[in-house]
Amino acid sequence: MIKIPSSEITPEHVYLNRRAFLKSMGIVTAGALALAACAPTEPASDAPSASDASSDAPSGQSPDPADETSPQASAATDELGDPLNTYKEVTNFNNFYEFTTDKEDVAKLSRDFKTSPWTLEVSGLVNNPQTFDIDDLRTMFDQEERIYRLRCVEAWSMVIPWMGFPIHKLLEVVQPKAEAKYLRFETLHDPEQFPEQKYSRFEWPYVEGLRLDEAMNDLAILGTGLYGKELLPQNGAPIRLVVPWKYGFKSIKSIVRIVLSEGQPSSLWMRAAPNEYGFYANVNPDVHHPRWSQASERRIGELGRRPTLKFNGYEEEVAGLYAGMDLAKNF
Ligand SMILES: Nc1nc2c(c(=O)[nH]1)N[C@H]1C(S)=C(S)[C@@H](COP(=O)(O)O)O[C@H]1N2
Ligand SMILES: [Mo]
Repeated sequence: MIKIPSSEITPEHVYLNRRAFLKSMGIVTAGALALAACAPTEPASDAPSASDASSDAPSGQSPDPADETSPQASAATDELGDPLNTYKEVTNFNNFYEFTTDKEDVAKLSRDFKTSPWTLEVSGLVNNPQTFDIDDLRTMFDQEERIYRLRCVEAWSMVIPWMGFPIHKLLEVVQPKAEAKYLRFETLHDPEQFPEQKYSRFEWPYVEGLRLDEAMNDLAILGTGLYGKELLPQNGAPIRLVVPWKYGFKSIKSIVRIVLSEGQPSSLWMRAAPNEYGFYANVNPDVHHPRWSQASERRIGELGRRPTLKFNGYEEEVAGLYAGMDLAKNF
């Protein structure tokens, strides 16, 4: 069992359900919302450790693919010298609400998710709309390794060696029209495979968006693997977005469609809780979130907390995208 602080297992839906309940009682007030939004404080002694992580295989089950030994990465740290999180951590502590809101159950519940055949449609305001087979995407573009920090809005983070290719390479193929300003990404909608899509707690499918110039930034990749192996379902197989300067929820998993548009798309999270989740979601220690202070974060596998870095440490590469913008307003 990877033990995690209670503040990290209070998922979005608990808050949202409570709000819906209060609303049904006709008692939603600013005060009630503020109260519901208080996450419990986290106990100090429950950071996951290697021994926690390796003791959770019940007997009589098929082997956990995450147990495979020594997956490879080209370096042991990111560019700041922070060590990589283990393969075990990266593949057993996941947010993937289509399966469950329990981060430690995603790996097990997603084991039979079908990632082949799989196609990715790229359409909308492009000169060359196309539907790509995932196998073709893997051979059309070099699969580069990118070691990035992933910072969840719940104030935890990991360092992950992704494999994938920059989205700008795909955009060069489909050729955005001059009017195109945004991308809208969509996860597969398949309630047979995603149990939570049978319930209407969220407006499925999961949708996220980027501004075209954000997507053109070389840091933004479509991830197809990690630790030198193809993605496992829990990490968004067979293809997911990775935008390391934004909160993790922007990095949408198991993508089937990308549509270019002139107007700003709305996301699943913007519709679910517009006061908490904006379009930009850039990591920023100074921008208030009603439930989680963003001033500091806990790196999975570490005790204690570390200060949150503006743009998750990628300020030099991306700050120019937001020149002259009020970051508190455009959260
Ligand atoms: N389709 C989909 N994509 C998703 C999510 C989700 O629930 N559904 N969760 C997001 C959140 S909140 C985070 S922090 C990251 C987690 O990615 P990881 O499990 O690979 O670390 O995926 C993001 N992408
Ligand atoms: Mo997240």
